[in-house]
Amino acid sequence: MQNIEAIIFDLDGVIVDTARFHYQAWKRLAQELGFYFSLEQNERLKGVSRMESLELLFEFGELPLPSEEEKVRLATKKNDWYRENILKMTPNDLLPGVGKFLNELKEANYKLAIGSSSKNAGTILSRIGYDKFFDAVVDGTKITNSKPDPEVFLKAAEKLGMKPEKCVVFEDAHAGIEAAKRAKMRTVGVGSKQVLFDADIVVPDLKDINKKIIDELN
Ligand code: B16
Ligand code: MG
Repeated sequence: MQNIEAIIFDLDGVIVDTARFHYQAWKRLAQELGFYFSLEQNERLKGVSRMESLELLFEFGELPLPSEEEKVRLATKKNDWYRENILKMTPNDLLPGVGKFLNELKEANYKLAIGSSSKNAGTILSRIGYDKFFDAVVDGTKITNSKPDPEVFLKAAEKLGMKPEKCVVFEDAHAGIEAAKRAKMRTVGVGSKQVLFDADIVVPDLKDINKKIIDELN
């Protein structure tokens, strides 16, 4: 096995706690549409694009899909609610342990990238003061297929000039672990073992993490 030289981070739910803002906004939309949207159902939306998420929401609500125009209207409404929250974010909103871990990896000369399905990634990175930190950022504005398709991670590796076999992906979504595996990368699941069972290693969060975790994967 090749030694890891690059680390690709998912954004929502790994670097920042925006996964809960996505859930709040989808839940509010579901409520308006007349049904309850559970946290468990929300797991299926993680890492998935906005439009695909909307379609899944309709499936959960057992509602027929509306016209394309209506889909865009509803997705925009959800995004406006979501953006109200992310626009209030500050550098204090980095999840515990993340800043220290990122600095440690940078000092150890690992290449660092973001691989996110979100079209709001640029806004979030600016809000938390990390818009110039990463060697590569591939987000929802640069891909055609969202996770579980491997495109986002393969593009990130390409931008870093790194072979996929030398990359590890940190992810909180089942779809993200699947995408990384399809890209032939190693995986660290951040969250629950039940959801992220097929990751190489699962940690509950990045609170007490350090670069030894990379050695464990080598
Ligand atoms: P947006 P990640 C993903 O980001 C989220 O997990 C997912 O819930 C969201 O639907 C998707 O981005 C699209 O986000 O509506 O902001 O374009 O986890 O891949 O960083
Ligand atoms: Mg995520």
